[in-house]
Amino acid sequence: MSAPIEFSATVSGTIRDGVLIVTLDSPPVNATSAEVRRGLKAMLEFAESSAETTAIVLTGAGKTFIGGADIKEFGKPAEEPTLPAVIEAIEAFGKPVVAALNGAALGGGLEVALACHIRIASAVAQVGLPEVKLGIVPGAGGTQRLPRLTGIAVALELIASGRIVKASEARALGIVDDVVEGDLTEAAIAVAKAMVGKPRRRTGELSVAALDPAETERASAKILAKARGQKAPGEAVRLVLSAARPLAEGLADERATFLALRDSREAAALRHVFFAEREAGKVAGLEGVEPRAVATIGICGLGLMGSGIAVAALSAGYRVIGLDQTADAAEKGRERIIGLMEKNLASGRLDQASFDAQKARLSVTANDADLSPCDLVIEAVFDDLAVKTDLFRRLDKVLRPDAILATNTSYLNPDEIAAVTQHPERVLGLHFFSPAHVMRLLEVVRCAKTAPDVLATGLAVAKKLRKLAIVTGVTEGFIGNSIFSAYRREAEFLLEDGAMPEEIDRALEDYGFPMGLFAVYDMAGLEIAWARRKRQAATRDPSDRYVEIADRLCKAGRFGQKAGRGWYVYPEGKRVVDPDVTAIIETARAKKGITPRSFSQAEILERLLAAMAAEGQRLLAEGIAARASDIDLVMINGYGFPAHKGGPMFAAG
Ligand code: T1G
Repeated sequence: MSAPIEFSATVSGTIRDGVLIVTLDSPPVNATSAEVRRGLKAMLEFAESSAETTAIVLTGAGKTFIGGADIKEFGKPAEEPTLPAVIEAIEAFGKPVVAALNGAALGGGLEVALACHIRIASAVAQVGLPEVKLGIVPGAGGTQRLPRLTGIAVALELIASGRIVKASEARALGIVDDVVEGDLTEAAIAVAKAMVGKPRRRTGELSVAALDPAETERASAKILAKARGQKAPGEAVRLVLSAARPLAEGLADERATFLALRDSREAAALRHVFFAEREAGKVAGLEGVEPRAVATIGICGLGLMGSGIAVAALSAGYRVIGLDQTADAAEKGRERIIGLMEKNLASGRLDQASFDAQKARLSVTANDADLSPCDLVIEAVFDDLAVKTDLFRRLDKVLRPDAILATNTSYLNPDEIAAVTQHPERVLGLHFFSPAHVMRLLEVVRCAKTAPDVLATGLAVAKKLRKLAIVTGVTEGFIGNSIFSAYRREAEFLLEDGAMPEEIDRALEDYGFPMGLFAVYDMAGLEIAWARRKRQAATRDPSDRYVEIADRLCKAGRFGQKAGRGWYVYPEGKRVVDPDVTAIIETARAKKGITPRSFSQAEILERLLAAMAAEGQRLLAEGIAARASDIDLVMINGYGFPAHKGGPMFAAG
């Protein structure tokens, strides 16, 4: 084994039996930064002139092969050598180059591997071209080389969805040539030595069959329907479908498309979201604070929310003790939880062994004392202060003093709930979004007295539950419902001023929301907000503008889709504009002496986005939200705000 050869600060190699073993070591994910690209170029120049070197093995240090191009370099002046240039040099290289995928090979990382003459992977390796999730397309050969290995249909699905596949599937699809259980480097060296002197299979030289028109039409339509206004998926489809043309032509088209998309607002928005998700977990004041150990989670209230939380906790590996008011209610809760798990089993999301293991970790009871082993108890009982405070008083008596108490309340003040316990420092809020076993978003509420390690524990549990945790301070509705209330209020002002529900919904859906606000309202039911408005009536400031239209709908029994009518009417379940609602709106306007005017989509959007941003600024000013990007993540992951628009704060920027 030769002494290490430094090609750059992040790329080094050693020669053993004529094979140059090259390791990329550029934490945290071996992204192909300018430094890495320079190192790879220098390595190739060395290997070409080294008579001792007969072949190359390329691998990564740590748990990633190459995590992609360095996203942090986007928007900066390009530095030579470009990634395509390095990749083309690898593919054209005169000696065998073996990619040893020790971990994730994503984006530019997979594009490097595709240019190598053979790819072998460890069992933990994953591969993918997730560029569309960043609003771009692969920009270093992915749309042209992947189809040459997998065929156009498979490449189309992988590139347009950005789906990441495990090593075994990558092998089956022909992306990697072998999956190695043992020592990956040893296996790669053996493969490299066996390739010396033999003809090389250069991916770019392989031919690819065009897709038949019917399959093209079907695949493209499905992808474009899901794109919901995003540009990148459509461009990815176009590039992959035309991969049968000469490689150089395809690469030039791909590069030009990538560069144009990379500088687009949509790509900037998605990069903002990518980095925001990683920033959200960095909470001021928690540096070095150790979370408490949590193995057993108690869940009080096994209704819709509680059962969803239980499923999330079971699938994350926790033991779960469910509590409800009676043995019968507890058993019904257990059946609800098992029912959700059976759906996962039937869909293949859960295998039988995992199902059995999770079921064995679940127990239910109507006896508070059975919660005594719990390290954390989450309450998801009826959202009423008396009910919750009574429960917390009871739990205070049966839990260890260091056990953590979490409330899932949406609108009550968690500080008032904490105040009834002897140890308010052990109380925080864990505000799940329904269905709790599906929705990624989790608002972690830092109460006035929440101890730092209790907050750190909430974040650690959220991570294990695979939730996107956003820390919020205490205000009515926390971050998400505060912003939602603000833009619902503005939408109702627009109704009074002259816009119609269907116009507002269409503006939101054309902007990228999966459903407009009033359609969502009808789906969730109008009665919940009505009950809250009635509770607030006594303390409402009479000088505040108040819109009565929603109250009039509720008084008319129009509670939404479940009632067959709400903001819309639902003949055979289809959402239809209802002239009766138009009449109710017109009456409300006349009562206030408002002369309605028409609004363009742009005006409607401008007012709604401005209302969201203004409320976001309030949340920042009051310290409820730690950063604007946290607010964007809440609205994208909890309320359907289109990620490719970046969130209300990014959009206002
Ligand atoms: N560039 C720059 N920084 C990156 C990065 C990247 N590609 N990927 C991750 N980071 C940072 C991240 O911000 C965080 O920083 C730290 O690394 C750990 O990330 C030409 C143009 C690889 C599966 O889309 O999916 O290639 O917060 O917490 O959970 O066609 O990172 O520590 O300061 O996510 O172990 C395509 C993106 C790029 C993959 C590792 N590649 N990354 O997950 O760590 S575009 C991607 C990931 C491209 C080519 C095009 C994941 C990971 P900090 P992490 P992880």
